[in-house]
Amino acid sequence: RASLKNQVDWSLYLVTDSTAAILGDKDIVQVVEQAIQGGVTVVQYRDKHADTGAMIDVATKLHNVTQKYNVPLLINDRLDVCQAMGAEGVHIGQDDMDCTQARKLLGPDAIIGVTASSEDEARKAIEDGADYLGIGTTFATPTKTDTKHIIGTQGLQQILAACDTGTEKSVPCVAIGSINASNIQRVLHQSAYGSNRLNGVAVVSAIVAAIDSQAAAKTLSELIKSAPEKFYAAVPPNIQPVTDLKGLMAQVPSIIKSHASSSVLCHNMTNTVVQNFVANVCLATGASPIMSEIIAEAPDLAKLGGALVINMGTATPEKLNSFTAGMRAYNAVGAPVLLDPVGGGATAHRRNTVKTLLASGFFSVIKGNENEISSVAGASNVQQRGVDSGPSASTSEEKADLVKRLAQREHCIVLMTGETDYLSDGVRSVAINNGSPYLGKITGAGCALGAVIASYLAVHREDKFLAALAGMMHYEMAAERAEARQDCNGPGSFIPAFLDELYLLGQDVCSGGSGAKDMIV
Ligand code: 3NM
Ligand code: MG
Repeated sequence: RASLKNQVDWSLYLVTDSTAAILGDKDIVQVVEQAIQGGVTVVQYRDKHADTGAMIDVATKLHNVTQKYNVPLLINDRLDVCQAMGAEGVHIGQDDMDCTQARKLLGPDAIIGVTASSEDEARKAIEDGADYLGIGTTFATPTKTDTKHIIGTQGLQQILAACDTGTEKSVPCVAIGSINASNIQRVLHQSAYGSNRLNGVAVVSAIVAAIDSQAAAKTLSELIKSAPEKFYAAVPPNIQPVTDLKGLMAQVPSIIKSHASSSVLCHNMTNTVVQNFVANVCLATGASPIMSEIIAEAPDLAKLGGALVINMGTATPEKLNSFTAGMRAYNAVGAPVLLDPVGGGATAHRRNTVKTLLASGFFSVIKGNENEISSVAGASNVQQRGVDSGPSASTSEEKADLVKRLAQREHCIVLMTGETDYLSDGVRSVAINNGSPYLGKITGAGCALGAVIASYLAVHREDKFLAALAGMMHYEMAAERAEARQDCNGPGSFIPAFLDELYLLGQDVCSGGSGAKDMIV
């Protein structure tokens, strides 16, 4: 027992369910054996309905299997069953026996896990000597309908941030609640607080309800293993806050150059008003635009090495389906997705759309004006106990701080546009005063900037922050050069001049490196 306890791999934790709705007519012992063969690393036997004798019988059979693979078996709630058949430990919920009492009964070598859905519950469980925590409920689940708190990935992150739990802390931690192949990588990514992450995820129906439990476990296990390279690279390892702005800007021209000759795909789901202008801007910078909201082709387009732009504009239910399908397709291959939450906070419908989008997938960049970014920052998929007034940011310090905190929360790049643009990846932050007032006088300027930044991310994949910065500089320097031209006399003549300068900058980026004005860290 003691030896198993010290070397548990928490990455894929299977909780069993014997109800017909989930198990069907399969045999639970077979399901568990196949799941372990597929990659399950811990098993919890959970049965809320069986008699004690039957439970001991099933648990003993399960233990014969788990022991063969050196996988720990834990019993949900029932210490008596655990003691009777000698499983490695128990998992106890908030309404079950106290952790301290359980420890007295089972002794130091037993593994005792506790469910926690808040910082307080997590702290108490750790103080009481829990060996690991199960945290959640992450998302509402039909498997357990009496769950009290749906905490979302933000709630997971809060617990990982505040308590001594997770990969960088002393007590391991797994998340539970509607986790499956479609969201497992995102949950691992979005719940992380700095380098402190979940040690694993716990699932019931994603494996027990599957027709082929081995294949289901294998898929989940592979997704867990491939999650880091797809998602964790929002901030490359060992990145420090910006101190050497010149050094950073010196890298911009070569990125502009490689983007100009890339013909990289820029897939836009955007409103009809701006489509033509956005497509022209993409072409001028060196990208290949495609405007498509067709769900059926999103997975094929996602594989072409480009990026997806979701412009929330007028999100009808049909469009929202396209957005979430597009996100899933690009998330599945780790390709960049940019969210432009147009009018984000203006109406209840738009606020709800932002929430739905944040809960449905992972964005590499969130770009918007002050109102839009504030509204995204205020939106959360956590059930709030109090009122949730979106943070207001009036001073430049407050804006910079809001952008940085949102980047940290969502693990992505955040850009707040305005007279000064604020860009952050949560570690590095810059404020840029480039651009032209004419950008505020033409339609689609913000949407086009989003498209440019997205395609830059697809070209310069090793550092999303630097890619976004290069895309911005390309765009804003071109605007300045257009405004300065003799033939530019107003918004109308600005547009062709701007398209020309976007193109020319890509062809000739050697004219003295960056044209950055007033950058503040
Ligand atoms: N405990 P599925 S949620 C057993 O929040 C259990 O404590 C939960 O099932 C908690 O993976 C849950 O099928 C069921 O959504 C999770
Ligand atoms: Mg319980």
